[in-house]
Amino acid sequence: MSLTAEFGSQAIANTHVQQWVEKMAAITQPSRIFWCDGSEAERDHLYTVAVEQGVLVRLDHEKLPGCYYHRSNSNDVARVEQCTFICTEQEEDAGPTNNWSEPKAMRAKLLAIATGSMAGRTMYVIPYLMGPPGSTLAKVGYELTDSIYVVLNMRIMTRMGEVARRELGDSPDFNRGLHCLLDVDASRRFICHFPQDNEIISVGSGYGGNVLLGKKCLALRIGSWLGRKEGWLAEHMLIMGVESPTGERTYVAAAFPSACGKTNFAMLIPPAHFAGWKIWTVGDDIAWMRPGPDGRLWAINPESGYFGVAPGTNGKTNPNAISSISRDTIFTNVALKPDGTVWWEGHDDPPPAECLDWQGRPWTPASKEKAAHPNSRFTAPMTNNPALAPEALSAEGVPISAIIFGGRRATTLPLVYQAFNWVHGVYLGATMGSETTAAAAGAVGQVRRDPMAMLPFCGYNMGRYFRHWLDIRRNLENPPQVYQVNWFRKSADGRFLWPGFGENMRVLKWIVDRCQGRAGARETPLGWVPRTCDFDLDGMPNFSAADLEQAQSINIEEWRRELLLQDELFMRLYRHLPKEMIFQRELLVSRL
Ligand code: SAT
Ligand code: MN
Repeated sequence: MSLTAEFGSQAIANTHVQQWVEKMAAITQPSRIFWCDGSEAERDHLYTVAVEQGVLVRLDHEKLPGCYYHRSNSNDVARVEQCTFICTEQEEDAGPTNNWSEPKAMRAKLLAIATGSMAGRTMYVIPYLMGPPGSTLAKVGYELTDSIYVVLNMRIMTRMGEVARRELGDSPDFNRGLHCLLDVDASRRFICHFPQDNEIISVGSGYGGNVLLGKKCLALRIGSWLGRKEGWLAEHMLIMGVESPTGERTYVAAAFPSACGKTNFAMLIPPAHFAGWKIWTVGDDIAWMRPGPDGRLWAINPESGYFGVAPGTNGKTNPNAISSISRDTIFTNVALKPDGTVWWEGHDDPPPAECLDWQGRPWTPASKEKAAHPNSRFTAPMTNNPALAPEALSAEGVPISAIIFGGRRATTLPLVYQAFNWVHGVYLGATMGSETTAAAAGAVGQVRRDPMAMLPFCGYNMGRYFRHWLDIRRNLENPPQVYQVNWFRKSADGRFLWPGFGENMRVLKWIVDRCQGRAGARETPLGWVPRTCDFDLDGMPNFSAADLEQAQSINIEEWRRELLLQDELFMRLYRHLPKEMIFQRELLVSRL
């Protein structure tokens, strides 16, 4: 027997895991069960198998060491919110912003779909840990999947293998996740969460957010449910450390909807003007936060990799991402060049004379369609990031001084303002709106309410979620300050008013200086805003104080419309909407 045949053949898990795996295998009927240990030898073996099966293409390892390429089915390139369900006994527990289904009926339907679906295939058993080992917030999950692509992505995005098995010990307390690829038929695609059983079943998709069950499914939908039960917050937020020239570090968490620049912001490199300032990345997508014994809010990044949007990523917009994806990275749905490297719109290299597009079709610069899908992604280990904060690996995490809420809004929302207090800050998060992006299937560019950037990810009733945010304050003697930002405001002639990217450091510096009690502000109906003298515009020859004023302007007509849009959400949530949100709305109306 060859050595490779032995990989994964040894069942090493506690009896609770083993019993559940046996039960699921009896349903899905795989020809083989592969127990992942997370070792490097196992990784090499799995890549070899994935290439043999045609699931992955090995890229040129001289130019891109350890990198591979994958195309998903063209009907399966983004999260599908209409196929995503929260299955609770009571519909009210899922709330009006989620698709709901009664758990028994849904489980029966899914298990019927799963029956025999792994026949002739391998079922991989993936133990994984969300969060640094030893963290009081860390959670163990097991994902069973017949997709080798999922295994190799989970290996990057989570702490996979032995470490998770050890962390679980003999406990029955782990998330049970089942993923069946099927024939990726969109009519049999369901991503279902059973929070009362800490269980996830995902069928019929092979795309990231639908199938890397540790990410949106466990870390956000189930996580938010657990957070409410256990007194912590699971949020769609990046976490960064901002180091000043004196070495002082201020930690900030920021919520932006999918594909609105969280990864770029988390890896920001300050412009030359900010000598001595440095940004450290703790996380780029998800924050788990709990009040610490010192009355501050402490955050960990439960993930260990980046599942970032490829198009637009280049040495100017995000040099740290470029370093992060230089090796050991999986590229999904980008374009494949004849020299065994990859390309996308907004790449540093000019468009290749010829390549294969994300659907495998010949592409040239004359082609009308894009070479890379707008939601094409890279999966890269966070340890590749030159700006990785050492605290990203520490069990206690980092204390958060500021929370930033940001949407993608062409109008109405100013560049930056600060909430008057925590309750007002929760109101800012709760009323966030943003234009839709390619990260979810459906129309792009329409403004929708996306409270705390959690609309697709909150695993329970959104009204109760706002209540939970308000209640957390009781355990926070020193709550973070709360800010709203909008990098995407446009002028009447459709030009972005703010240059964004590295220049966002200027906004961040004002925020950090406010946290440290050394920056001024002016009171407006919306909140505290920087006066021109509080805002560093040096070294921006093409930007003036007048531009800043325009980016910060408050248009009463636009705000009337905004309040009506907010009302739509509040009406939907009315039953469980905390009164404080209504009072905040009234206060805003009277200030305006
Ligand atoms: O859902 S994914 O994790 O694939 C990406 C996103 O929408 O944030
Ligand atoms: Mn995200």
